[in-house]
Amino acid sequence: MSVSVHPYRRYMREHVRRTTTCPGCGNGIITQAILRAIEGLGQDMNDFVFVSGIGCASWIPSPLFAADTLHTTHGRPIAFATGLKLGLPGKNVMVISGDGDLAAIGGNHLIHAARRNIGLTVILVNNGIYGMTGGQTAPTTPRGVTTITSPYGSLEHPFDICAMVAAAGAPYVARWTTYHPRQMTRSITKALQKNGFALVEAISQCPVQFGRAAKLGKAIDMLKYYKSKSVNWKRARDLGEEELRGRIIVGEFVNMEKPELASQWTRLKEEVMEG
Ligand SMILES: Cc1ncc(C[n+]2csc(CCOP(=O)(O)OP(=O)(O)O)c2C)c(N)n1
Ligand code: SF4
Ligand SMILES: [Mg+2]
Repeated sequence: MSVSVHPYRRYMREHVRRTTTCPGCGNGIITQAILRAIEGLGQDMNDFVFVSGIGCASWIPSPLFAADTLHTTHGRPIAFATGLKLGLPGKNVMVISGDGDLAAIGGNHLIHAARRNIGLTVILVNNGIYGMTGGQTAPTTPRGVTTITSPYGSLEHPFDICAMVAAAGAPYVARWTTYHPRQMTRSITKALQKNGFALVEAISQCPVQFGRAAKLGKAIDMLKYYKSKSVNWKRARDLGEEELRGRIIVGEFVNMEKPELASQWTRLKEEVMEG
């Protein structure tokens, strides 16, 4: 009897037999988009270091990926990744973590890494909630959504992460949902090729916490919701405030060139050492 093996099993560590992810979670779609991009570019996992913080999204690379992985403290993956990139500028350093990890406790690291334009590829998994810790309000939770820490509906205004990172100066910024795996793969491919700070925000279904809190139903209902609510920013430009209410603006927002920090740092170090 032949046993079919998933084509991406070879990207996984031999001894890891299962994932911590709940059935229906968007993390599986994002994992495939990341691995498709790496495979498409013919890149070697040995040339990567994957850095994550704490949260469900942080389990995407660690301990699964057969590569160097660094599972750091909550909110700090970009700080660790910054040190790594400056010490090992030849490595592809990819940060994969959640909206709470990267935009709440780690928000300062995010904007300053974008400002410095250090060559990191950041996949920010935005499920609109603190998933792993039981469903608390995050800085991405839409207004009015009921969570265990906002039982009468969140009164806060959520971050537009892409706008924030673009304003901080990042040369590559894109957002897709898990309903758009092909577009997400293309953006991750471009992000990996960018010599600079590149962020792909992946809006992702968490049926267990967010789906329940926002009464969006099961994973499939959430994917249908993403399908019906998403609009590319090029089309959104022509829509009025009322038509845009509740919509998810997707697309590639920034793609430009500017000097990258780690390569400049390396050159400067060599010049100073040579005297
Ligand atoms: C310093 C510190 N504060 C708080 C926590 C508890 N904590 C762990 S993960 C997490 C939030 C996770 O949310 P997110 O980053 O959005 O990831 P998700 O689980 O939704 O993928 C929190 C608050 C912690 N581990 N360390
Ligand atoms: S709690 Fe939500 S984000 Fe975490 S693994 Fe389960 S479905 Fe995914
Ligand atoms: Mg989250």
